[in-house]
Amino acid sequence: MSVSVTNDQPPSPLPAPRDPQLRRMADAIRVLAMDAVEAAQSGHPGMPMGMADAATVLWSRFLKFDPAHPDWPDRDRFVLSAGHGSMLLYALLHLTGYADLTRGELRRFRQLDSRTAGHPERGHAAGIETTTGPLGQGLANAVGMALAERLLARRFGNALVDHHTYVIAGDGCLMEGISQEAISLAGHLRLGRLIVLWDNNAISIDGGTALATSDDQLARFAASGWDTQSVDGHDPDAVGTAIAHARGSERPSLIACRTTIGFGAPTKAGTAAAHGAALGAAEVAGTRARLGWREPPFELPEDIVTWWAAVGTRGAAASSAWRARFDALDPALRSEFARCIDGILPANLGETLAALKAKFAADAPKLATRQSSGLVLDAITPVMPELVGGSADLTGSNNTKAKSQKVVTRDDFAGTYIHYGVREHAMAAAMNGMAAHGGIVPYGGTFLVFTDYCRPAIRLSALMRLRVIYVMTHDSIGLGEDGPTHQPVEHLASLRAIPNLRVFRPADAVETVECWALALAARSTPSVLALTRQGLPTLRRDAGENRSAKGAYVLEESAGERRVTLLATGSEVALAVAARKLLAARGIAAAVVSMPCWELFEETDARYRQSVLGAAPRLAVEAASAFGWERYVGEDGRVLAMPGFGASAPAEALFERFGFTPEAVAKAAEALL
Ligand SMILES: Cc1ncc(C[n+]2csc(CCOP(=O)(O)OP(=O)(O)O)c2C)c(N)n1
Repeated sequence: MSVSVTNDQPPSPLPAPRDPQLRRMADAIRVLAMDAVEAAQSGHPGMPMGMADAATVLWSRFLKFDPAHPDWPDRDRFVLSAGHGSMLLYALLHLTGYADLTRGELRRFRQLDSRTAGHPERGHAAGIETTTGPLGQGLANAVGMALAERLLARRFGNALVDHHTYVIAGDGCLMEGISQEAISLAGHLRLGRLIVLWDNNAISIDGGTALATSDDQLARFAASGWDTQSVDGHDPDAVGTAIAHARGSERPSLIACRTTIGFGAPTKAGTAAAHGAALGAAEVAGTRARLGWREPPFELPEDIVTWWAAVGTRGAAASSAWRARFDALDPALRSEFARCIDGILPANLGETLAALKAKFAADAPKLATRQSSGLVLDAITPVMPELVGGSADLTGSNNTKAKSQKVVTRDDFAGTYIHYGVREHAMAAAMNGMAAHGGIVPYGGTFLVFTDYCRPAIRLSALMRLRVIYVMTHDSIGLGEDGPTHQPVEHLASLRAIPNLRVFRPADAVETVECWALALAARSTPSVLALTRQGLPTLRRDAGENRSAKGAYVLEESAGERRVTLLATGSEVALAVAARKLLAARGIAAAVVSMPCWELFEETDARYRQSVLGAAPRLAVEAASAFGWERYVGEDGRVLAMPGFGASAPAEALFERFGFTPEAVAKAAEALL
């Protein structure tokens, strides 16, 4: 079906409601949203007021949820991708009885330490499934959630996992580039449990969307393999019929809900003025009058409270039936499901990693760290079935596909490996969705330079405190001939600047195992593994303690009193070790510090940090931007770094050209004395 949708003529402002009760329930959302924004003098009333009717239908007739058990694993997931309309979600959570969303929290909308942040933030209140606000991210998260549902249903059976993922997305979400990657991936994998309600109000901030877009959205979604429908978003029967149809479709579904932004507001409805500012006292009063709403702000008529409370208990029976099925399970399956949902690592993972590390330490292979990472995955994927990997079309380069992994297809969700296609941004956001869904530990790869194509989602992994593992290979000029377009320079520094993100740059096979172990164990912190294309010697021959856990450690102490300390990460650690030898031959005692993870080093105590960094002058060596190293080398130190972009040539020629040779390092160290 290909229907072009225009919305030049919004439906007349207040048609007689087809279902007066549903309209009154929706009005409660409208008024709460309007009043909360008014109280804060900040926020977005228009979207909640426009989508209140459709959301009321979804929540009262379809959504499977239980506010008494908000973490019920088989609940439907509801994603407000148009996160600026946060009051829609807060109102729904409040009205249906989620304990975290009290009336007081609504009153404190957008205030310091309230649960009702400007945009929905995962972790602030039960029922907020994902953090949204950066447009398009929620939609792509939802693709990951719907994928997680299919993977877990295949693994644990429909009795345990059988739910839908619903999204409310706006024009903005659909204009964002990430939406194309996300809908294309969802259509390809035929994620039929994914249902998107598009708030087709034809308004964004600058005015009518016709200013900037003339896409035929239904045709676009249809071309990506979606089922598409278009309805009057203020007609509950039409919305209900469309959702029922979508639930029956094997394809992901788009329901274009034609709505009026700011529905009910006397002069601002249907205009950009309703989008993102308090309506003002006169408009608020006018809205109240038109809706026939007599209660003061944050007070609700008893009948409406009761109706919504009934909606909130609708799911209790399904939730307790689920619990009964869960309790009746075979104990081994039950505890395995609980382990995965709780995000607890398999008991035998530690010994698997330890065995591989011992082997690396004993054999001392010369491997690129991407290869070592591939061997880690070969070892752990058989014991960690919740690990779901993939790559954005660089599987062979990223070494992300382990021998035991089967590929996920639309016909078979038994695999644990996803060919994300050349869709880095959606890959990262879908991994956020999988991690937020629970039951899965996602990792995915591309080149480190293309973290730029994932960055908004990486930032949200960090903000949401999700365990997502980014396997980013080809981490420096060491990738060689592909040249400066592919050689990351500023990426390590910029990723290190993201709070709650750990950037690991292991120096050899042993550190690669250690860094993987740390990334897997980090339940509320995402990790980037920056891995080499080129082979590296094994420097570590000890297999006991995870020395990378402290972020930095003395790999080779100086013979005699330290005269200089060489700080390095990744491939440059071997360089520092070679330089240390040259310095020793010249009678200069140097120590080499490997710093696989700055963030973990920062978590150690000052005394440890001082013991590692030492009092002697310091030279940092990293084939990347120098930005940030000042903090470790201090006033008297120096950073041997990339002066600018790289160049296209074999890696050895580039290291020579840019001064990353043992001799150049030794010379720079000597110059510090
Ligand atoms: C990535 C991103 N870019 C820009 C913004 C700022 N912004 C917030 S809402 C919005 C307009 C969205 O329009 P629409 O989805 O139609 O929302 P509505 O006006 O219907 O509320 C913009 C540009 C944002 N939140 N995220």
